[in-house]
Amino acid sequence: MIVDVGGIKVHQGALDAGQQAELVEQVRRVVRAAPLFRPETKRGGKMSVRMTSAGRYGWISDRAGYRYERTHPDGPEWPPIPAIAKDIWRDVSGVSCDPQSCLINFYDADAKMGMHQDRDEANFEMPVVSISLGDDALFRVGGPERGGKTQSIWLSSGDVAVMGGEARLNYHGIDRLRTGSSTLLPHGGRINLTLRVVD
Ligand code: MD3
Ligand code: FE
Repeated sequence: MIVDVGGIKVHQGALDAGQQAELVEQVRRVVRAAPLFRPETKRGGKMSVRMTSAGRYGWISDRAGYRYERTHPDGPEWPPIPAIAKDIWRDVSGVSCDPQSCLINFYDADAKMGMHQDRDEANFEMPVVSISLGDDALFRVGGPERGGKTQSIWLSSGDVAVMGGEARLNYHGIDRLRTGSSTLLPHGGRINLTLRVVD
């Protein structure tokens, strides 16, 4: 079923249990080649979410600011985007080009992501596709202006969200997890993959 929240299309249950488990295996392969790190913010704080990337570009944040880079902070190029994630992009993105970046966010029980816009990409006509795995997360979406009214929806394991059109520049964030809601990840927590065209 597809639910519309503030212009974002959430395909609930897009991945069955077998596809979710297979995608977790593919994410593990990425994390072995490009270990998770906790990005620093400009103010010298640390994000609560741990991250890595796959594809031509990865998103990083450090004292110099945030941006896309061709390489992991440890040096190597990012590994290939998991095949299942690319298949999902082809099914739901509505565009003919391939994704250039797959950001992998790992949330433990206490992690959250503050309200922000995604505007580090060159072409906002290109949608962003998000895949949720593991524990449920309370996702909040507003409008294109900070501080406007917001709507919330729980994202569950196997849900796929598509942010295109007018929703592409909407503020959004993750308020909290519902710990213990999924048995997909042996130690709990949540993985989110976001697929993007960068340049
Ligand atoms: C709405 N990640 O990495 S994915 C991010 O669950 C990010 O890890 C969240 O926001 C997460 O930047 C939310 C859903 C999402 C992704 C991109 C969007 C929603 C969006 C871009 C525009 C509007
Ligand atoms: Fe975002």
